[in-house]
Amino acid sequence: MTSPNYTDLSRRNLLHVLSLLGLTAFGRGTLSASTLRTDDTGATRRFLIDTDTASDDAVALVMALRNPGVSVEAITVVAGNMPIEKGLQNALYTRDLCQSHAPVYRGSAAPLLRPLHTAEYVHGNDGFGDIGLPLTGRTPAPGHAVPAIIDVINRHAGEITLVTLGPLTNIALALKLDPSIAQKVTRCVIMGGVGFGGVGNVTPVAEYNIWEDPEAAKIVFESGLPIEMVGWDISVESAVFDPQETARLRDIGTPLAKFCVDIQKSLTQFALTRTKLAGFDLPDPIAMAVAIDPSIATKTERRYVQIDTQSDLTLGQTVVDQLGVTGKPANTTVVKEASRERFIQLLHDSVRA
Ligand SMILES: [Ca+2]
Repeated sequence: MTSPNYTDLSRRNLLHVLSLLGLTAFGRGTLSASTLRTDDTGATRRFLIDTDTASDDAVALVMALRNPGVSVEAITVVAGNMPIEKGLQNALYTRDLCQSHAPVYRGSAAPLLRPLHTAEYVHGNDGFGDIGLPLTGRTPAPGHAVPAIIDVINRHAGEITLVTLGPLTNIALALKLDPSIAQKVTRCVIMGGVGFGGVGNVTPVAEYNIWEDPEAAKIVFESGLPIEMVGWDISVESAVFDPQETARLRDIGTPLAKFCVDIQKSLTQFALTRTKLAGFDLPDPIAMAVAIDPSIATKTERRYVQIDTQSDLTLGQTVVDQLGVTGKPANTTVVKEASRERFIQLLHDSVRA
């Protein structure tokens, strides 16, 4: 596979990308109280979730939206596993299913510099396993996701847990427009990359979310955000649902329990035939579990992590400096082990009500 040298393009194209977004129409503080409603449930923590809503993202959204201790301030959608419109509709469907009023914003329709590679072959044509759900016709909140991200973080400076479940395009653009947000986020939990000793799922060394927009990932990892990285290795290790575990979840019997299982229909086939797992795995939900309950990450290490944006061979790799050979200060808390039992318990609790 060959690709053009995107490095030379990056700086001059970024301004062009920003102008294409029409961002001058959306200033900070333009979101009205009515578009930023939250459920007044006494939730103690504020989440901002960025998602390319496919079938595992939906389960992660359910976990956050149904958690009584979490207030989801906004859901921002980015193109990735799904084209932007499908991801947007899937997020809106899931939000409504959870009877939440969290605003859902349409975000970037493509990576910063590269073409979009969607993953209908993994999650089904509609992203939810093609089981016949009515996934069209819902209306997102007005305005673009990128200024919404900036607005929410500034509005709740020092209070936001940012959870990213897709390529990092929206977050990178927000950081370029307002770099100060990096210091105002309490935690930034990223599902992406590969931590210690794992394998990639789109190349031998790269995980999809980082590989899909490596320039954006590089911006995010170099931004100063307090990053906690939950790599695909953690999903393979602790979030695989074999037929028995799948039945335990579905047998809870609620509409949400059935939804969380049934939409994995395409992913299950992909997992069995391509990734050679015992069943479907849920990378976004285990990242969300760590966001909701940090102690689910049972072993973590602070490391300097770089993103490869230049090599055809290792493009999008999260290069973890395990021995400190670069001499650079750690920028990432890399999750090394997670509790499968407590993740599954948290998931069960979220669909039980
Ligand atoms: Ca995702």
